[in-house]
Amino acid sequence: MATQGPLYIGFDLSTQQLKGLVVTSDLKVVHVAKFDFDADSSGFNVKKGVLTNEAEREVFAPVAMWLQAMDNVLQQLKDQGLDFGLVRGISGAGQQHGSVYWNHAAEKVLAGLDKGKSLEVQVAEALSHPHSPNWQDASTQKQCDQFDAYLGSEDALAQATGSKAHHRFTGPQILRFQHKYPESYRKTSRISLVSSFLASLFLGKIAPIDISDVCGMNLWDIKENKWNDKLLTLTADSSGLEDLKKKLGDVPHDGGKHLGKIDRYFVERYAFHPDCTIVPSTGDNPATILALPLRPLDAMVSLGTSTTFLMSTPEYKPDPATHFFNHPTTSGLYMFMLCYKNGGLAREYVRDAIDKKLGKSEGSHPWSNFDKVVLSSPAAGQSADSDPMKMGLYFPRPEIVPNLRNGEWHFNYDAGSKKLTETEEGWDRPLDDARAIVESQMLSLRLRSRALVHSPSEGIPAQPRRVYLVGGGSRNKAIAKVAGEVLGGIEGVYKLDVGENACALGAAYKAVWAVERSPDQTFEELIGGRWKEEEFVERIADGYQPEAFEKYGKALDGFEAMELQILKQEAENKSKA
Ligand code: XUL
Repeated sequence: MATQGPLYIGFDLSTQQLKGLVVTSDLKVVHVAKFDFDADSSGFNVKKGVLTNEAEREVFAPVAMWLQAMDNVLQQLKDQGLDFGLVRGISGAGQQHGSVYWNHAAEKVLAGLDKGKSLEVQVAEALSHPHSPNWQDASTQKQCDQFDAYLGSEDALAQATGSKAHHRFTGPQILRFQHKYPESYRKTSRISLVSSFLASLFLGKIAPIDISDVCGMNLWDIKENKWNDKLLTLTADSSGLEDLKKKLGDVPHDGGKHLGKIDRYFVERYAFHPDCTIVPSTGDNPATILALPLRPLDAMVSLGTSTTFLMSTPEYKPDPATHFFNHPTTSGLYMFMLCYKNGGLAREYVRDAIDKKLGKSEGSHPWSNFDKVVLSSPAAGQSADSDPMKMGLYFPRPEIVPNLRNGEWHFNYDAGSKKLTETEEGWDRPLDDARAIVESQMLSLRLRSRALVHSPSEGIPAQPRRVYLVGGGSRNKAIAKVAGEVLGGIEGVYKLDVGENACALGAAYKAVWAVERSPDQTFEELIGGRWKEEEFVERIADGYQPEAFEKYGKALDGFEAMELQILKQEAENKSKA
């Protein structure tokens, strides 16, 4: 049956694929098309969507490959029978921090696209550099040191921009780019983020950078809501502040702004309606919090290979270990983010060690032993209250939260005397590691988000309202149970079941909101009124349980002390070496 309009498209230009997802006004998904960079692209030779130069720890992606992907995804949607004439709005989600460098012919190329030719053939001509530095790039240590020092300290940089300097952030990346490729930089007229690159294609001119995604650059002063001239001056170096300001452009404060109508090229080639509105695309993490009407004090925990914690909050309390972004749709709100390198992989190591010890029963679920052990182990490894708590850190990869080398550490902690001892005494390894690793990951989240949560009612301790789990680990009920015990969540722990579509859905909902909102209607109001919770979320575990919450509150002191002690030890070892 043909779909009646209006329709909205959300694109997700992520590391490994481009996806286009089409929804109706009442948020029903009617089309999805995907292009996997490794499997479907031709001529780029990428692995997991990127190219690498290991000698310099560079990771980057060919921009022309994204154009090839967009040609293909639009064609797939056409082949599926999408009536482009019904599409009233387009938005997108882009992998964060990556930058695209346009040459001086860019505006002319974008405005003059020939409907008979692909984007790949035409738009690649508008670039001053063929590659986009990727968020996995780690080539900018020197530039990060400059950024962290420039305003006086990491802390001062975090206060101004929401984050301390990170390799992947766009400011340090641009600074390195202009030294490594001075000729390309000279030929650059504009710099886009991946998200604003996406919007530029449909707009037929360079789109402004998005108000939330701009916070992933170390260049935007969040409190002042404008570019930080000092940091721009550092980044611009000899080419000067004004030149860089022109390259970056103005940033509209309204995430739902109508940037303009769709470019003629898409009307002529795909029969889009000429009135289709282009809405700012945002970053993939900001788009993820738009995949549901997330309220302040609701937390989202993405349990993938790595762990990401996202929360919408009215409070701006930056810290070098965390990230703050402007909320993508709602001014006065912020998105708080924790981005860990370790998560699922670390749990898998423990799971495999347990399987080795217990033996794997034929055909059993891969996590069945691990789950059984988690559920039968006492909280904090304490069989009796007089026993010390067992806690550890499990980092098969170098971690950023906290900034620590890879390794594994085990401690006993006596909550009464606050005595912390690095030891495996009393540990039955690897069995005791199962509960300890999940607790460790959740304690780290509780520690770093505790300044942002509030008491839901008198006599109840501060905690999130709901905890939503997403990603692979959200299917694991033992993890959900421990998440509720450690983090609380007065309304419980929920699984958000949107497959791999969270970012694309969030982008599509953003387009719906931007086009259909009444004056001053917030995203949460509009989407909240149309979103059918029962279709997407399931309550999978209890949240707040007073006794457990209190016990983990005591464990939190030990956990914090343990991290500090390890960091101190490591610093001492380094200075001795
Ligand atoms: C966030 C980050 C990643 C990318 C990946 O800071 O670097 O989550 O956005 O898509």
